[in-house]
Amino acid sequence: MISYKQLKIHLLTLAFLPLSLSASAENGSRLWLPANANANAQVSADKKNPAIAIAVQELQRHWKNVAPVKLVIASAKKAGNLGSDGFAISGNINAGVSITALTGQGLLYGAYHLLRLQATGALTENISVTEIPKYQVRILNHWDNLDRSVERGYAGRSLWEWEKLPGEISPRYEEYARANASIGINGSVLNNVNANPQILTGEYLRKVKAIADVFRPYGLKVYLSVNFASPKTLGGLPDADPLNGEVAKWWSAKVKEIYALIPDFGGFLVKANSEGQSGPQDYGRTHADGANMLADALKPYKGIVMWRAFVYNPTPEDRAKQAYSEFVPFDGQLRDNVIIQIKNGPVDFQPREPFSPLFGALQRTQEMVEFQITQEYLGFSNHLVYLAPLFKETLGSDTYANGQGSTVAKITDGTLRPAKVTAIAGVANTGDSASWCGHHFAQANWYAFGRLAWNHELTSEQIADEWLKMTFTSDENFVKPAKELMLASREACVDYMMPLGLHHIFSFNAHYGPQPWGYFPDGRPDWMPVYYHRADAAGVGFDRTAAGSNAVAQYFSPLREQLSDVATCDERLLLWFHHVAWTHKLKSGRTLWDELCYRYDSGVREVRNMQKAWDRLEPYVDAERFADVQAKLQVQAKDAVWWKDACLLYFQTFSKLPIPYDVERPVHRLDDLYKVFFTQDDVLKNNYCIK
Ligand code: BDP
Repeated sequence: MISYKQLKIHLLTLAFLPLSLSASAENGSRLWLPANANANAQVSADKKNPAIAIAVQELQRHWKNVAPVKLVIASAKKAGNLGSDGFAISGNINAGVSITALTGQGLLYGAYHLLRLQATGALTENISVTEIPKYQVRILNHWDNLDRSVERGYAGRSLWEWEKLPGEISPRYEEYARANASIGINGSVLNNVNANPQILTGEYLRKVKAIADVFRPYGLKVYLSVNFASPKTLGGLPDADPLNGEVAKWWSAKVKEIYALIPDFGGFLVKANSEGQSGPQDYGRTHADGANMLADALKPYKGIVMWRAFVYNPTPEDRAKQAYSEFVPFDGQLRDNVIIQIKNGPVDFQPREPFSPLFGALQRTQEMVEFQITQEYLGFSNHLVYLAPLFKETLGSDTYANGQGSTVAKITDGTLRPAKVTAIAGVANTGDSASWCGHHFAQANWYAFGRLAWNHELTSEQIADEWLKMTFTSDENFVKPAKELMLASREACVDYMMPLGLHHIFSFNAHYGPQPWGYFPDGRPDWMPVYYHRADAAGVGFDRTAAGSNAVAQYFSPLREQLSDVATCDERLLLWFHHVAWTHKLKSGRTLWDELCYRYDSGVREVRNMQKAWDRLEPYVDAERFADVQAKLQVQAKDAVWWKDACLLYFQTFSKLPIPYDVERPVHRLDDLYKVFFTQDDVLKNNYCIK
């Protein structure tokens, strides 16, 4: 066993290896994709195009069965229901297999699917599979800045080497496109939602074009985040008022310029009038005015506008209610190439939130979910937290908007609300680190997002199973325990950070580590932990019932009534919706205070179990990735104890109740924890210190 210090040196050395060398090592750069091989398989195609050429090449290299594979483009009359991305695979693995689709893109997805069946041991002798994605647009949002920093990024610098583009093309662009295509992701927003207007200059658009050219054969479209003030800051117009004809003209000309360079450009993502970004409200106009103006510019080219609902201001209204209040009045007023992009929860990517009440509430407006793959609030790239259970929890939540069974998935995928555009977005966790995501297991979250965007009915377990087999080994002695570890990890994180519906009690700004005492007299109240937990001598939690902020009223019946009543509210969300007495009895028979103590303790114990489980897997994993994950789990275990001690000792100053004796004793003093100060950078360099 190597010491922690040695490990750090080991990691540092690795970071400086040249890419060519590191690519062959088990540093995670291969992702879940097959290693370089040449299986020399017999593959034929009846048509030629760039996507088909890649499909043929992938199969030639990696299809290990004797059966020849035939790629066939079918007529719409025969296979119209497959749509542009679907495929059918049929045949026999001894005699011959054919993949049928309407497009080369469909064939490419089919090829990756066949290879996945092979790699995961799921090939049957006779194959008959039809796959059609649930969403049309399956997209990553990169919060990457033009200086190559990444907002809330924990995996190094941005993948996009703006300073070298368009002349120099990093090999990583194609590897990235391939990885996305292998899981069905078909779009990337390249730049941060807090958008720099520069991205729309001719100079940057040529760089964007160079990336788009690499992505195109893989069916990956490029989209951009735009700054609403661009006509003013870039175009020199006196304002950016969406109802000013000159402004609309500026956007139309800009869109034309983009499409001349990138004929299959996807469209715009917009963050407007939120957290200091400009928007139509600067001119007394509405979100609908702004979105429609951009939609009209994009319409002739079939481009779309993804307009974010993450809009809130430091007003007395409960932050969790603001997006709904802001957008419901515009229902039905948006163009059919506008889709409202809504974060999964009403606040901000917490370890657990209820679903946003906007899902289903916009009856005549297209809606899409935005998930966060990067772990801003889930321990950065330090903590192993498998996010498929979180994604599925939102997608499977019943909104009751169209009666029972109106899950968020069915509201957004076109099942219950036929839509021109259906989409789903994930904020990417990639960077230029060798392992792409900063933690080997964080790759599973990118993978899971893609697989669920393709088919949200897959289970978290199936996805983990596939990913583990392709990324590590198919040996069941490894897969079974590793899968259990992954599946337990999200609930463990909720428990050691914010059980029972607590939320946003992170350290201010960095969003890492606990700071439930956080209160900054000059800061925005809605950025402070005390705003969210409201602990006092009587109890803890945010009263969002009719007696409080009445956020419950934004949900449909009967969910509204269930949430309103402490007795029927899902206990996992109790303190999100209620201010509950410390001595209130929960379903477990314990008081709220005792239950909090047990939850935090169980979170810590679960991480200890994860450590043990991982150590037992050493024989099945290459030394490099084994040590990396082991070191990260050590950090996670320390952090979990820190969270538990900070939260219990702080809340105890209100509850004045003892920590039950069978709960691990605190190892920190609250006074010392108050003094801990660090930045995001300190965390990534492992320089934050807890006494
Ligand atoms: C919050 C992040 C902030 C983002 C914002 C957003 O802290 O950096 O800009 O979301 O989604 O989670 O716009």
